Amino acid sequence: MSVVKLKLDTGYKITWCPGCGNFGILAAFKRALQELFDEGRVRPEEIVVVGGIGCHGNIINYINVNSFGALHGRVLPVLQGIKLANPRLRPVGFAGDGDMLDEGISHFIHAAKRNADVTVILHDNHNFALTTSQKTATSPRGFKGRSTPMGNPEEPLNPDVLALTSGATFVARTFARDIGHMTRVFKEAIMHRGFAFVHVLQPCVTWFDTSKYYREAVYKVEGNDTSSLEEALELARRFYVDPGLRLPPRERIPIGVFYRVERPVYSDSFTWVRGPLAGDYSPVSVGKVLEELV
Ligand SMILES: Cc1ncc(C[n+]2csc(CCOP(=O)(O)OP(=O)(O)O)c2C)c(N)n1
Ligand code: SF4
Repeated sequence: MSVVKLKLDTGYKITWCPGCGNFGILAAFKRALQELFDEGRVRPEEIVVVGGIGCHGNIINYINVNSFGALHGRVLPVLQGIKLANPRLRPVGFAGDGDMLDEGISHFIHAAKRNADVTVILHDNHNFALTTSQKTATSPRGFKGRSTPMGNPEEPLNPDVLALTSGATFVARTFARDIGHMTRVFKEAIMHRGFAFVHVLQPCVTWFDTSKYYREAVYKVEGNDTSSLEEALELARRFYVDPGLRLPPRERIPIGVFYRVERPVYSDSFTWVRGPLAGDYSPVSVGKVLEELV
């Protein structure tokens, strides 16, 4: 396959706050795509990006590939629909912690359970940032936001443990200030056949600036046995965020690929009635389709 040089920027004005961790995620994702295209492993027309609602969701406006903006909490149904309609596509979703683990949590669990062949990237900034900082499922206990001025009384969910115990076949954690690490992880996730979940620790400089905290807390794991669920769970559980972001961190946080196994994917075992909608790429007369519908 020949080397593809694309202009992956759309040229739209980026509206994130200066210093937001989303900038790093965008840079790493574009780099990952360009490398996959140049290496001939993926064709640009195979990629479809889907964004949720929130600051993170704007990312799809800044990447010049096929894209779809989902409703709040509905990134995973859209990703799975795209895959079922055309199994030759590689859908990649971007979701916030609120989007995916509050409004959309049941979709996440079921997509992992059925090993839907999609990739989802979680921008975990521990709050509903676009709506000016309410607590989400990943806000630490004691977190002070607009909806919890006295401190969040609940324990946070651990997204990686949830992904692993729900059936995800690829689970990784990475950090939005480490573009090299994110690029490598994104490439592996996109190439994984099955449900690939990437947890990005994303500083929100306006409402919960975890930059310094994570910089001191994270360390890279390599050489771990990615086929061992027990080892993956052990790494996944090592995740503590102090609500006051006090330094030094009480515990260190591993980043890396924790788990990668092969299992049949949903789109292969799905019992089709008439085959996928896009069974082939032959042109379809829109008039004929409309006749069938009316
Ligand atoms: C069903 C529904 N509920 C609530 C909202 C309001 N809303 C819009 S953005 C947002 C916060 C998004 O937070 P998160 O998903 O964590 O993304 P972030 O802004 O932090 O990137 C909320 C609650 C909505 N648009 N739709
Ligand atoms: S509010 Fe937070 S997440 Fe949203 S753009 Fe600003 S820094 Fe980023």
